[in-house]
Amino acid sequence: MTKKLNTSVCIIGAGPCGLLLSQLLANAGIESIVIDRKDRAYIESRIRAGVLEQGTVAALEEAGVADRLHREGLPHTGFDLAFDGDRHRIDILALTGKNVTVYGQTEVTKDLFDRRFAEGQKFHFNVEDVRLSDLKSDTSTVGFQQDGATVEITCDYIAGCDGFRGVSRQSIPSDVLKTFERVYPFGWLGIMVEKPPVSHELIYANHANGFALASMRSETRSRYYLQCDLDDHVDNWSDEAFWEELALRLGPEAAANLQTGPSFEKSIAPLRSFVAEPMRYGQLFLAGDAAHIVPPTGAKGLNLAVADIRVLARGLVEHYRSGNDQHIDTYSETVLRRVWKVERFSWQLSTLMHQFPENSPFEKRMQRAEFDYLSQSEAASKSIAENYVGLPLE
Ligand code: FAS
Ligand code: PHB
Repeated sequence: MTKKLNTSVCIIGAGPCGLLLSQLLANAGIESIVIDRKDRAYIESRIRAGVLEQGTVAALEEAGVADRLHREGLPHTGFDLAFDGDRHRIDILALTGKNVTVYGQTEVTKDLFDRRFAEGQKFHFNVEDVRLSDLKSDTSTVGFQQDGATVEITCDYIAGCDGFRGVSRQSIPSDVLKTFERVYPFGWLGIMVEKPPVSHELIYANHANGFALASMRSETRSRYYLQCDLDDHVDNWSDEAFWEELALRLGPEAAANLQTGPSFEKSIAPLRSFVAEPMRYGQLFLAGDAAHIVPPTGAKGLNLAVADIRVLARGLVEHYRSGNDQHIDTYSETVLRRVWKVERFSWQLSTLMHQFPENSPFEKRMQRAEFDYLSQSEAASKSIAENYVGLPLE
């Protein structure tokens, strides 16, 4: 027996993309159903992004979920780039008039879930075997298994917010979909520690041994990353080994302030640049990691996902309010223009700040020369700053 449901927009994925879209649609009186293969506790447990652009903060304010962000988020007006111990501060506020906010994606997801549950959002968790059909019809269908039952949701539109390994992108015919990818020859080993951060701002460091990043979640909780080999494993890294290598890569000035302690989260994430085109096929819209991935160097993944949703939500609301389809018809072109510019920045900063095994001595000198140029050129620093704080939505 098949359980049949109907809604305006079926959202696949209850990560930040899907949750934010359901909230922005609900604010406009548009109903949606959100499905996810995991449950709320699992989704909230994932540790990911840490830096929010002002555009992301504005979207969360519009969604009505920014109160805790404003209470607990840390406004940052700059960050450091370090090269073999030399440091250069990118003063994003002076260079762009904008700042960023340090507030974990985990917290953003919790705030969105709290609001969606308070407003009675329809969720289906732990779904399996999700299938999309009739994407070129006026009414599309999302079918899945849940608790042994078959469920079918008919809807006007499907939002594929199901991340890099989701089903939505794969539902676009292979003769339509074009993908572009660069897999980096290293990963990031990340840890969390309940200790004050080594500095009040982020430090991105390129050392002969590899990249390191000093970040944070609060004034008492720090987040650190080390570039590691793709075949490395967390078991190869005791806390002591991690702290010793981090101190070396950050340089003596930062190392002097490093407060170490037992790590309570240790994981390795691969780095890739990836874009799928188009981001619309019939009644299916792709958003966030379902359509694109950036290396986390530029702190763009979550922010890029939110930017997609701001454009998609605007288009869907206009469709339902006035029948104006201008913005949903141009959605893919609009968001891809910005996606590629953010991919460029994330690739550029990753290329500058990491040790590439294949780099010749000449390329290593080019990295150092670019750092020295950045350190002496306001124009070069401003270019980094305006990308870091977030490019205009269109
Ligand atoms: P998400 O992947 O967050 O959410 C997709 C949801 O879809 C998940 O809940 C999943 O369970 C669900 N789903 C998948 N397949 C499904 C299916 N078939 N059916 C139903 N549901 C399905 N970005 C930064 O800016 N800074 C960082 O430091 C950073 N670190 C990261 C570290 C890691 C390990 C990873 C993987 C990503 C990191 N990112 C970072 C990027 C990350 O923040 C993403 O950009 C962000 O989660 C994108 O949100 P969504 O597009 O909602 O995708
Ligand atoms: C983080 O705090 O997790 C973080 C911050 C900035 C980045 C990447 C990750 O560029």
